[in-house]
Amino acid sequence: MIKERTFLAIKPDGVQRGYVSEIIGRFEKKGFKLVGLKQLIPSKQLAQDHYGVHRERPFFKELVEFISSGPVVAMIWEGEGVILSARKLIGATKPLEAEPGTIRGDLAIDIGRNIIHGSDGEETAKFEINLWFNQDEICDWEISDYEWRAEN
Ligand code: D4T
Repeated sequence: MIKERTFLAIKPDGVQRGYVSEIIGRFEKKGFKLVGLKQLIPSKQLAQDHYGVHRERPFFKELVEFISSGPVVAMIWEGEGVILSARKLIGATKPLEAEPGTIRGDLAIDIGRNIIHGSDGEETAKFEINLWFNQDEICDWEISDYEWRAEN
């Protein structure tokens, strides 16, 4: 069975504002499985690699400085449809446009302080998981009550 996985990161603003448990709780409650979790202050190099697609954008330097300015909680979540579902739970990039009920819709107001990152597709998820995690940091485990979450 191919397991779908996504990379999520609580950015320094989310950590500083004390939203780690709130954010992890939302994905746990939804029913997804946490298979990777660590806290780190990303190096400038890691931040630049992570946001490489935005290299030419005017906000790139600020973005890299911000993401490497303090602790980030890096996570890998697993489950059917987790990539798209996580993006929905996170909400629109601009928090003022994010629907109430989403993480950004409930907890943020500014695009430069939108508290969480989530991979936007399958390829990006693979790239970001490999960028942020070593293979031995990923924990394969079975949820004992899985049959109560999904039929198959
Ligand atoms: P991330 O990548 O942080 O999950 O955000 P999104 O996937 O929702 O949005 P994105 O890649 O378009 O933007 C990456 C990151 O850059 C910040 N940003 C973005 C910014 O500061 N100013 C801007 O004008 C844009 C477009 C916010 C998220």
